[in-house]
Amino acid sequence: FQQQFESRSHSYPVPVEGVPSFDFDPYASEVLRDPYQYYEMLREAGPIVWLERYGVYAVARYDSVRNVLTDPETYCSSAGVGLTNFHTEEPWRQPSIILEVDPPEHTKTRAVFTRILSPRALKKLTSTFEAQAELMVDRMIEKGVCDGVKDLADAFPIKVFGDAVGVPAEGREHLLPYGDMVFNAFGPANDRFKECLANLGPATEWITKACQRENLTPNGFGAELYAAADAGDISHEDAGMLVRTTLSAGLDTTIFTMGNALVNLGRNPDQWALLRDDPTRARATIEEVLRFDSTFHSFYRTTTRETELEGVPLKKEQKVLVFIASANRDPRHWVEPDHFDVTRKATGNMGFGAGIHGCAGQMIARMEGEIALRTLASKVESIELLGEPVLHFNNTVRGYTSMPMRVTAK
Ligand code: OVM
Repeated sequence: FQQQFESRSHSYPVPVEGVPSFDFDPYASEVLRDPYQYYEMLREAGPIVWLERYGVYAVARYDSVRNVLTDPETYCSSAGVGLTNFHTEEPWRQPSIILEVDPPEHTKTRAVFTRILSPRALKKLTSTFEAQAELMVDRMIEKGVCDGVKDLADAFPIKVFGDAVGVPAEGREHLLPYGDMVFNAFGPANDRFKECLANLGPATEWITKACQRENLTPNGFGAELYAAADAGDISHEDAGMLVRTTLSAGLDTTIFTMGNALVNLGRNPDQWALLRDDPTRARATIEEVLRFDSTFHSFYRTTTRETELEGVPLKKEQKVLVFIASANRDPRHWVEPDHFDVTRKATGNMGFGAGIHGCAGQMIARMEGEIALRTLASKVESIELLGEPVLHFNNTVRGYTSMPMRVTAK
């Protein structure tokens, strides 16, 4: 099983003359630790660059990122949205029927998701989410010295989103290693990917079981996906695959975003004070966290035909790397982009992508973040980071696994 990834080979076509070309590895640990100086280098080199190591073009400016993401006919997802080209290489798992697919197949599954995650459906969850956030924030205050990740950023989405989908409470610790694998797999078959796969253990099996109808609670999103299958909108197999999507895309992402919120508020007491003095700023704060410290850093599209991007001719089947987190710091689009400012209008950031594949769960993700932060800001006077938060290294998503902190009650 491991062997197929050892031989995951990429073709190395040569770049077009005149295109800035780099030996740069976006997946190197020193880049993942602090990627923004590298993103600036890529953005300033030109609107499109060539990454020698992986044989891909890359875009790092806001407009070029947006242009690629909003042209799915030229830049498709069905060849995979990672470095692996599914037309020529074996994916590590059965492709997602919503993420790794194009219209018309995508249209049908996306519509089911959109309906199940409607504003009305989410509104019903508000009071439950608020009650859970209060319990968790109260516990943090009681402890005084706590861990922002373990006590809130991890605990909250695992509880409320896990319940909302309707997966068993027992075994939810498998969700994070599984998500870690999903997001590592969008990158190259590097040591990080291999080690993650080798240590995955029973996570995949637990996820597969949790996606089966008989293991889901009767009123959650999972059950509703199967009801959509009963109604004939999708097949029953599709329903299971879409439950898998919720569990792949819906945990590590929201967890890391909430941790990133706590880190940036901890490091910027003036910004914390703005939120604490007016907890209705929680929504805008989450938006600014998504922009300033994006959880999602990069993914790919693949050309469906010969085309031209930023004046550069591209062949068919060319992987194009899209640096989302870099778009969110592009000074061509943002005023003082490297300044964390909860009062700015950060909407339009690329943190959830854009276009037909823009995050289907973005409204529930924002809702989780908003409720957790608003609750924290309503009850807590001060947050103080105790030492450096522990960064997690992943090929695609960036966040923290531990964050010792002291909180004091209002
Ligand atoms: C999926 C999936 C997995 C990871 C991320 C994602 C960002 C979707 O399995 O469909 O969207």
